[in-house]
Amino acid sequence: MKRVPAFLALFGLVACAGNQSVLNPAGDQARSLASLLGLATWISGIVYLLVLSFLGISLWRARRALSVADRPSVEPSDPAMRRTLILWSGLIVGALTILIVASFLVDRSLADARSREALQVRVTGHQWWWRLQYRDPATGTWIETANELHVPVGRTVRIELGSADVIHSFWVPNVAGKMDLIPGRINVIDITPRRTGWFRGQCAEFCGLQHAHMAFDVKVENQAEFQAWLAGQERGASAPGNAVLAQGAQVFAVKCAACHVVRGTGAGGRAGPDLTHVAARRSIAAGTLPFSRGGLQGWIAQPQAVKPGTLMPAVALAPSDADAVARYLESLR
Ligand code: HEC
Ligand SMILES: [Cu+2]
Repeated sequence: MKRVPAFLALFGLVACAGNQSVLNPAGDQARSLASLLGLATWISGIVYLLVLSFLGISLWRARRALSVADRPSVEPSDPAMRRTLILWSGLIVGALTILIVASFLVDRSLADARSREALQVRVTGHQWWWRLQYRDPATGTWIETANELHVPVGRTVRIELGSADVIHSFWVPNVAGKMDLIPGRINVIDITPRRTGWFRGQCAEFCGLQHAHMAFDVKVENQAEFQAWLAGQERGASAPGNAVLAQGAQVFAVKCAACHVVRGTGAGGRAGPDLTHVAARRSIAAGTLPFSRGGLQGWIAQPQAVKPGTLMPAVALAPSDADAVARYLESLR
């Protein structure tokens, strides 16, 4: 039994260290939300302790009074009672006013960033993955990728959220609050990350069977790294460098191109994620498997076993074709 408190304390530690935690803010918006949460917790905690101590005191007093007749009767008109009531009501009104003003100010600060010049990114929710599009400020063209959001540190990024099917919700707890992706409209959320590193985002609105496997990686990096990454994403896919990769590309063109884009080849299907630089990603299937040849082979052979209900069907492939197509995808850096 002694281990239970220690075990519970562990949960607290896990929450603080997490790269998917509101308690570990790494951006302006998350920081203001965390301070609001802190303030609300302090105020509610103090009020809770006050109420409990008054309850304790009155229970203790009541026990001392031997019978009902012995207890002093207190009328609301009693001056002492009146003062207590006024003080108590004042306290409650004061505490609630502080909370209202604080949440109003936080809300204003979240909306404020929207008016400034920002990098523009489009995020479209799909069952059960994320389409990401970056607007190249130089050329005005849109650069597409999926499931891995890169953002420069210290700059405001304006994220436009849309949905291709049902309601999803965009949530990277370390960086900002939640915002829904609603079919037929564009919602906007601004994020200003302040710390570099990897974070994790997750769909936060139940959107069907694989909702829990609709995550994404977030990389906050310095401006130079971000520019290099964006330039890499903008390029077309590298041509297959040997016979096995060429076989893989051939299989891909026949079996997979109807649903996946690989820029620079004929593959132009839009039903699934853009795979032009899939090998530059950290994970596949929306954060479900780490990126590796084994992960690719498992996913391609049995997507329905990895994510039951996923909109990618199992495609029947000869073993040598399956191996070649996995190697081909692995070459798409
Ligand atoms: C009917 C359309 C369809 C076909 C055909 C199809 N896919 Fe997919 N694919 C999808 C969808 C939809 C997803 C997103 C699934 C998810 O994450 O829930 C996906 C996801 C993937 C991913 C993960 C990408 C990422 O960034 O997470 C890979 C890799 C992939 N497919 C490879 C293939 C290969 C290789 C083939 C051919 C053997 C193929 N797909 C055929 C629709 C398709
Ligand atoms: Cu969801």
